[in-house]
Amino acid sequence: MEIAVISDLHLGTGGAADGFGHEDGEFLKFLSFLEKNFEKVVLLGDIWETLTGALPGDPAQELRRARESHREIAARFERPNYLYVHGNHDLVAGAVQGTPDEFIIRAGGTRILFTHGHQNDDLVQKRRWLSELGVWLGGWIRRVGLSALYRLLNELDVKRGGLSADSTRCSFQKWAMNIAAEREFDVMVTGHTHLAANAVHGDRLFLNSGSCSEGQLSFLSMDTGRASYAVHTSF
Ligand SMILES: [Mn+2]
Repeated sequence: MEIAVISDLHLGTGGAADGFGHEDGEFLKFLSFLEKNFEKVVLLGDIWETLTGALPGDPAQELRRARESHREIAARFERPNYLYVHGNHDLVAGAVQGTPDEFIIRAGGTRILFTHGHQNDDLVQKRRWLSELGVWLGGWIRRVGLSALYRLLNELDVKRGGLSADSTRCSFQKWAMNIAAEREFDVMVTGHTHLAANAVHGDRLFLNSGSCSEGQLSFLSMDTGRASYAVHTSF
């Protein structure tokens, strides 16, 4: 099967706190390209930004508003060739519409797990209110135009998460490959870090779809029949 994976679009409500950074019509062309070339398109979490409303605490309403702000994209994602797995910024999709937090396929002898990856983040798991407060404050920092501060806080968050472009040192990849070993998956596919990756760990493979927010375009192509996997980024 030929599968494309995108994640971390962070589609918001269209204002200054909306981190999507694409013109919707242009992005729809990108989606048409994926639909034409792949049987399935996996949406691997943080598709919708539901944590940066003007007031905190109503992600279900923010999900509705984000969909209204990006109506054509929302309609496109309802097509049957899209498979949606939620992340931490669109966690509410689980409660509102039963969106799963993982998706498993078996292709030939290859077992593949698709999951966003926030399950690795201690702050998200154990102090969800604090992590969501941080995201909400980030929304306001953007609204008032402190983009340098926003970037600095993002960089600190990357450090806190122990992320690295070096796959042998990246704590996120280490966590993912421990899960792969425990649950006997050959391929782990995640998003969340916004760092696209295709890294071999022993006889297992780690893939990350990167991000389509902030005007970036990034996707994974997976041909399970040929065991061919690749990362594509526009930057
Ligand atoms: Mn995430």
